[in-house]
Amino acid sequence: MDKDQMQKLVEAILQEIAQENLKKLTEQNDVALSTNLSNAPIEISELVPDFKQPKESHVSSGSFSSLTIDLPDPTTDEMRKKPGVDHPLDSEGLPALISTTSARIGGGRAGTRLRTRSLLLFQSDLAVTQDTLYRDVDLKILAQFNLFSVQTQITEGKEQYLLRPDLGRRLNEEACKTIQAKCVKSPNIQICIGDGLSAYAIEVNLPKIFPVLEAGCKTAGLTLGTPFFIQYCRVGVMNDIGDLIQPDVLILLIGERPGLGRAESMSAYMAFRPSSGQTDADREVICNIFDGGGTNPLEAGAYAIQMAKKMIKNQASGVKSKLIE
Ligand code: B12
Repeated sequence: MDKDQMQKLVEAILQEIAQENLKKLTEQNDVALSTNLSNAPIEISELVPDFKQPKESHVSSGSFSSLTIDLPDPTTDEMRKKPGVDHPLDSEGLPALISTTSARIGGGRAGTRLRTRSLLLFQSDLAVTQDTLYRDVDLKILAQFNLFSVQTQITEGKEQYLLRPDLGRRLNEEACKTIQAKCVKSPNIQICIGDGLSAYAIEVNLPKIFPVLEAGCKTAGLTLGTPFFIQYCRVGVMNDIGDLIQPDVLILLIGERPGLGRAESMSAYMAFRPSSGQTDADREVICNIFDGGGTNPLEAGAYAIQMAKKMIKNQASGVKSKLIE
């Protein structure tokens, strides 16, 4: 390649880079190009870093409001179950198969990729999961059940809560004092509510399960302690609560780790005379508490009281209780 050819090649490459950069900058500045990029010669000197196009847009804000999105909402039951495979071998069998599972099957593909519908559904479901994980429980629900609120040793919000489960298992000093001051000691049943990994789970299930637990205690002749709420709560905090209140049975209602698009699942972790040093082997759990597919919260409440009566009868919970049976 001679010098001239080399010069031309370099110029062509520079021109291409310049056009690409201008395209990017123009997009960033929210303007539409008024010239045809592929033909218009561009001075490289125009592409200075503080390049600014006049803030004129071919799309006025008015025309955004008239935009129509032609994809149906992918999160409806109907759309979730709609096959995305073109020309399936068994056009009746495929929808039947899809309807048997919540697994993401039969979505089809566009080339080698997911269909836009599948991608949007995935993103939307993931948003549900993240929202419930990072959001705080609505204070209104705590007021509705007269719950005072204490905190574990987490001091730096949800990020720390997720990274330091050990701190979520210990009450902070202030919490210990508040509990000492406000709670009835040595009741048969102590109910506590913890945000855990899903705020929404508490918000939807507490109003249903709490009255059943209260009524159940009354009917069974069991004394009920002073209920309260624990922010940034892990299951292991049951030991600290046990040391302070010394209930026969502690019921901790806590938000479960959310699944993709499933935020409503709550658990009731229970222990007989919880105290420092106890582990999950000393505890029981009623899990997947939610309406419409899980353990119905009304039933779960009744079952928790039954389980509490059994713990008191056996004077044990967890593995020890199983060995007695
Ligand atoms: C995460 C998880 C685990 C993790 C816990 C580690 C951790 N630090 O998070 C691991 C993988 C270790 C685990 C192990 C087990 N798990 Co598990 N686990 C779960 C899961 C997916 C989420 C729990 C959750 O969100 N907890 C709430 C958060 C806030 O609690 P946490 O303080 O962060 O974590 C504590 C609890 O998760 C607890 N825990 C977890 N599993 C179990 C099981 C029992 C019986 C108890 C008492 C406590 C317990 O251990 C953690 C540390 O204290 C649930 C599914 C669900 N739908 O709930 C199953 C689930 C609770 N696990 C279950 C089981 C059976 C077990 C094992 C007994 C399995 C086994 N055969 O070894 C062991 C027991 C472990 C133990 N801790 O003693 C069952 C319980 C069924 C039941 N009603 O008895 C569930 C419901 C899954 C299922 N559908 O089968 N588990």
